[in-house]
Amino acid sequence: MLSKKVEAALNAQIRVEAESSQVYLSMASWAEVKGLEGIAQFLYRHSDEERMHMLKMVKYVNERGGHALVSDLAAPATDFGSFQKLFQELFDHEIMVSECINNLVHVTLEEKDYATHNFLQWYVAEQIEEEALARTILDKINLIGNDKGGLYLFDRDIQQLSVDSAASGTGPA
Ligand code: OFO
Repeated sequence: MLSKKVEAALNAQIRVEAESSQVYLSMASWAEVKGLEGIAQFLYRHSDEERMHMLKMVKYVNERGGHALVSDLAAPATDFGSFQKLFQELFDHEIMVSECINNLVHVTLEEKDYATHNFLQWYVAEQIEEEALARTILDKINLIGNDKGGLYLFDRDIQQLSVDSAASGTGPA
């Protein structure tokens, strides 16, 4: 059984995961209308993954006798300026999510909820992979600079990149 404090903290994280999915969906749509097809596909997949993260947590909360809440969400931005700025924003967003996960893990220790602590280790590992992936992408973007041919190849190659490939197949259960 979840304590009220852990349940509330998990529900707050459910909202963060849902908002992440919305942010990446909005980024995907922006990239698609800009003709950045590979980047758009990458971001649509990323959005789906965030929804999976949310669902995994919804099911856990309900399984443990809590009530997972679906709340209203902040509207994401609709214009991301440039693909360089977009990926910087994605990286910053993942750093923010990692902090949220860390705080959540801290709450489970305070509450001596070792089952939830254990459950959250999957998210801890996932954030390491997502941060590493975002950092790799930023490095590639720095290499490209303003080279149009480089952007063409980047847009083509990013279709192959996903968190799952970086995390050697450890997707949500
Ligand atoms: Fe849910 O992993 Fe990114 O944010």
